[in-house]
Amino acid sequence: MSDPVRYEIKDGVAVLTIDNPPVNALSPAVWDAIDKGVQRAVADPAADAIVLIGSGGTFIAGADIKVFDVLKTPQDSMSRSAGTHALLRRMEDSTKPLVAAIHGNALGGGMEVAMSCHYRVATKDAKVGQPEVLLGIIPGAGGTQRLPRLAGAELALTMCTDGKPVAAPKAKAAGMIDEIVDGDLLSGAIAFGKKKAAAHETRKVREIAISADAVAKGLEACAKIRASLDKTARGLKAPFAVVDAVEAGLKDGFDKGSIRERELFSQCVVSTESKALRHLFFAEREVAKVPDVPKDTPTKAIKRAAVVGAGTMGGGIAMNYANAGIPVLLKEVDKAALDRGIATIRKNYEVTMSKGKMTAEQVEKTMALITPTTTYDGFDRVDIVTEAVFENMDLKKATFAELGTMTRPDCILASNSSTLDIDQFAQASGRPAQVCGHHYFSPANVMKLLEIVRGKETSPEVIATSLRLAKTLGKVGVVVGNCFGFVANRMLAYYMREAYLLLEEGASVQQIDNVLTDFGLPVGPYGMQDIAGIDVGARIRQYLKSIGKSRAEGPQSEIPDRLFDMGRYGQKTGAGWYTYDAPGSRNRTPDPLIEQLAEEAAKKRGIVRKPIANEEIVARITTALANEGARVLDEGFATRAGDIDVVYVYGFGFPRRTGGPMFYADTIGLPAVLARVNEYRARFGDYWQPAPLLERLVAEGRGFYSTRS
Ligand code: 3H9
Repeated sequence: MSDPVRYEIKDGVAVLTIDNPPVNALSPAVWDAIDKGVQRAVADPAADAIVLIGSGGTFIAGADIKVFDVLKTPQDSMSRSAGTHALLRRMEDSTKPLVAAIHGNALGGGMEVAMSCHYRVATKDAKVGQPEVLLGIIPGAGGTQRLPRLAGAELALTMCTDGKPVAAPKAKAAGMIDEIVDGDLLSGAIAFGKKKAAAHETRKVREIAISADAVAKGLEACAKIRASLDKTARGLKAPFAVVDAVEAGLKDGFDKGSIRERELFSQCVVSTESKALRHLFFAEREVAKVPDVPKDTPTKAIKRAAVVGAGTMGGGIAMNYANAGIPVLLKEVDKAALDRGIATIRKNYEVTMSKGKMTAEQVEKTMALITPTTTYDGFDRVDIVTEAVFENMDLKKATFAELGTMTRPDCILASNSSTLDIDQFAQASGRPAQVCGHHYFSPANVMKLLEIVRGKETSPEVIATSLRLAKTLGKVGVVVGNCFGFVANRMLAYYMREAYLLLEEGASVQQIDNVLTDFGLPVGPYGMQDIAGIDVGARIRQYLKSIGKSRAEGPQSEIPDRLFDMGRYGQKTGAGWYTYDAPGSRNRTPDPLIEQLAEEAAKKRGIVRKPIANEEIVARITTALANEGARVLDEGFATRAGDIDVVYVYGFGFPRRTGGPMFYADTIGLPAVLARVNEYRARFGDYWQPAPLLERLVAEGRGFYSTRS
């Protein structure tokens, strides 16, 4: 293997170029090569100063995240990090000016290496940051100690707890960067190094003194940020550990603060929270890799789009295109429905504007990209149409038949169906290779998931284009197979089945919702249904009944259909599982009617309602998800368990710190999950059946992620 850090002398300066594609991550070999390179330069009479720069598109994106998997105990990490801290001190002790030349990103360990240099110069578009918290860890190579000395405790705390990178100009104003280089970065860095060498200047960040006043302000900032994390980071460890480490440095100085940082880092890096978040980091990148759609599959440029149906979903989808700068036709059957749809879109943008996230001019510019229409005029010029009409097979088939004649043969026809058979639409269109599902999640302009549903004949080009389009629209695209409900809603049917049955058995709507929001979901099953509309599920059930099917194995609760019959569709009608102040309001109160309906349903099924423990609610729901997820995987409707986790994290806000439903099942241990399924089968009946894959994995002593653990 070639040396990951090249050494050369340029104009009397030693230039160390890190070359570890794709992002110059700090593998053990890179750490070692940087160390050796600096020491060589210090001893090299031909060098007056030293520049550390990255090759390719970036400086250093951080420590190599995969390497953390080898750390099994905090002690493993403590001994390793002692070496890293010593290495960075050696760099900082260089007797020649050491300059970091930053382009692209200096993130995590990359920023910590840069802060262990005496100076930092950067291109204008470079970014610096400490995103470790997003991986469930804290900066572990001095970041919690050096950053407060450079940028002040308050900004350091913000950067280390929200993980967001800071652009170079702001970083310079805050003292993290010494100079912005306009022209060639390397030449600028060399000139900077020579200037410092001529003036015999070096500056060790660890020796920057913090005044008593700044310490007091920093400690105040620690208390303040802890109080806000109590609300925003409930259930997480790493953000609080960051504050502890910064606080230790402020109170006890750099050396003791560094030891505390190492201790806290070492506890975090072996935590389930960190393992789960690291798993998601890679799973999110893996979803873009579809085994039989090679990287070089040609894609189609999407310059113009159309959406059929201006209801809640259609409107949200049109907003996605407009937000990405893509002109979009929005079609409805009549003017009144179209006007309503456009008014909702405008209202959404105005809310965004009122929060200061858009200017009035941006709102008008974006609205101008959406052209309302009641005809197919202009559909012959679009590159993609997304169908978002009612979830009704006949209506959708008729729409696809029309689209097949109204659009160009190369136009992609995507359906936003949340459950129905894409292949039937494909046949109706007359050109099945161009048809796929684009299942957005409500609200479509907010939720980041896009399920890309692959039909029998969908071409690889359509899949590759959809994945690229997802990125353009700011979504995470996951390719799934064409089964009823695809991945997200097929599994959700089991989640909802358990939620309904738990209610009939004695839990209340509020208890179930609260337990699941405490678990980390943004909204519980009942609150979610009230937002999505009880009528949506009821119509799907009616369709399924007409073809002799049901959404999930097992007893079907009558309560949701009774609410539908009463016209209680949720927030939009002012009543559903809860009652609301007014139609459209989010202010909800529990409704005794639901208890009454639950009593009646329980009686019919011969159940005596009794209190249900919170743990049982979480166990039943997560077990139902993992068991059905195992079936989805086994039947090939999801490519990897990680794809299912990404679907649940981005589609439903399943808590990231659990890694998603499949990773969570692995955390519990698949033998325990299987034991639960068998226990429920004994208690409730044969509709609880272990998924064959679950049984196989347990028999083989493996988990869903056995190759990684
Ligand atoms: C840390 O530094 C701890 C320290 O305190 C030190 C403690 C001792 N490691 O995202 P992309 C891969 S923790 C390994 O698609 P982009 C990535 O998997 C780290 N691999 O590109 C992908 O591989 P593939 C703190 C990494 O242009 C490829 O590179 N740092 C790492 O959209 C391209 O990535 C972070 O958390 C890594 N650190 O975005 C930053 N980074 O092609 C993590 C990337 O096989 N990285 N890969 O799928 C990022 O945020 C983005 O990758 C970045 C580029 C913004 C840099």
